[in-house]
Amino acid sequence: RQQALAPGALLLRGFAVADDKALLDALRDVIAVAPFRHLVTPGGFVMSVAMSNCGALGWVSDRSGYRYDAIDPNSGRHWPTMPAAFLRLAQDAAREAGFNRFVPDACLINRYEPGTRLSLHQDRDERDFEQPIVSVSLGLPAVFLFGGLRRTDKPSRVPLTHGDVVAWGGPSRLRFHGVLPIQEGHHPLLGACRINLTFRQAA
Ligand code: MD5
Ligand code: FE
Repeated sequence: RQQALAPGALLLRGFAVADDKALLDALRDVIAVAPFRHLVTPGGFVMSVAMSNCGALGWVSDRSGYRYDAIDPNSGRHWPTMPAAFLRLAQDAAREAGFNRFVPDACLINRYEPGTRLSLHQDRDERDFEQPIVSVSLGLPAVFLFGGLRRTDKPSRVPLTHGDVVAWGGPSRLRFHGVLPIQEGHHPLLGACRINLTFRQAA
């Protein structure tokens, strides 16, 4: 089930379902080394999404700005290696979307609990916008806000459920996007939680 949301944005419904347990087992190992934390924005706000990373680079935010860094600021150590199951899934999905050379060096892991939202933004901290971002939704459903190239463009609402994978590339790579507050609920594997794995080629 492939659905083009817009040019360059391909939704692969349920693409990760068959691998969900393997992905969540690998996630547990990553989080044991680099626990979820609430980052502070450059403006001084605490993000409601809790984040961690794996791979050579991790996305971090603090009062000094946003950046990719090889070191987890909480531990002073490198981020955990990207699990093989993560990399394989991301590259398989990218290939379905026509991106045959996608080699993600960063996986940002977002944890949403009921009430958590992600306000409208663009992903612009990566070097090469020709490379897509691949995102994997696990656990509770979300309503994704899929906007345009201007902040003021009215976003459409895309429901994303457990196992859905989206490749955001081409002319959709720089669209504004966000996530509405997650509704209360219980997922059999994750409980009251949504996880989104976002695979990026940052460097
Ligand atoms: C999420 N995460 O559901 C989303 C999935 C983030 C973030 O937005 O920055 O961590 S990635 C969604 C995305 C990435 C790049 C482009 C577009 C969407 N887009 O054109 O809509 O936690
Ligand atoms: Fe984003």
